[in-house]
Amino acid sequence: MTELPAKDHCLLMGVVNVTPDSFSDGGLWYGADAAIAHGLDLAAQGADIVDVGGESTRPGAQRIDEAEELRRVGPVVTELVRAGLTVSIDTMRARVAEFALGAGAQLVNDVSGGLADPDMPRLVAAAGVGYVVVHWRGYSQDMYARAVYADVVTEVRGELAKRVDAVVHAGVDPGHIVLDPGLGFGKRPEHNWPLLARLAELGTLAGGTFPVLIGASRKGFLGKLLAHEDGTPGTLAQRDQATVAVTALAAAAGAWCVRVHEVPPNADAVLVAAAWRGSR
Ligand code: PMM
Repeated sequence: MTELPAKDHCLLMGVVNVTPDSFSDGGLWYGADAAIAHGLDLAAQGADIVDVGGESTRPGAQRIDEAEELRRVGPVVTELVRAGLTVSIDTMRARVAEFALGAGAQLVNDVSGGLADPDMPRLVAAAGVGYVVVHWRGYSQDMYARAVYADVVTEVRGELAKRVDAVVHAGVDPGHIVLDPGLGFGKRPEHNWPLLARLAELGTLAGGTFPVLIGASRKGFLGKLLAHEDGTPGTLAQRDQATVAVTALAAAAGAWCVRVHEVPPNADAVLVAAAWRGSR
């Protein structure tokens, strides 16, 4: 049994995308050596967890096969664990998670919440590790077709509650579950804001209370918010600054963890939120 990482304030998960095409940092850390160096940097800057992923989930992305995903993430997970980091594996595939857990990863971050690969919940249950269950309605190629909600918070909570029931039924310890509203996954920009504004409600469902993880970093809805008058989306630098604002607000609202690309300013935001909460 591996307990969920815990601190007296919101945790920081640093993103290590070993992909040529992620929407926010595509290609930058593609080679194994560059990805390993980046993971070590993120940890040195204060990331509590490094999240290693080999498959891009940007809107419209095509899938890669399992062998390619393993080829990308395998050496990176192995080296970062060897260096003593707390590693999470960002994958929808049980076989990829199995490799990473065998190499010493401590958390499975499944953006499909166990829907993409029916073997995933059983694998996580047997390994006794933490499981980030993300709200998801289908693969990236056509995810906006499913982005239809009458009441996004109620529907996301209801669908997450069903996933919690399913993964607990498969044997996952409820104490190992982390919930994530999946910002941008099958959601248009206007759907993400109510989920953030009502973050405190997201962790209480299916008869339990669960830690909540938020992945807003650099996402398109931040670019849209900060768009110029001619409609050009906000720049990467602007999205990074907006991410820091989201981190402060999410941490103040009680998020367990934020998943970010840029650690130092978000680490500061977490400290601000901790002081704010501590003084209430
Ligand atoms: N977003 C992305 C990838 N993995 N995992 C979790 N738990 N939550 C998220 O919101 C999330 C994720 C996509 O973003 P990226 O391409 O910038 O990594």
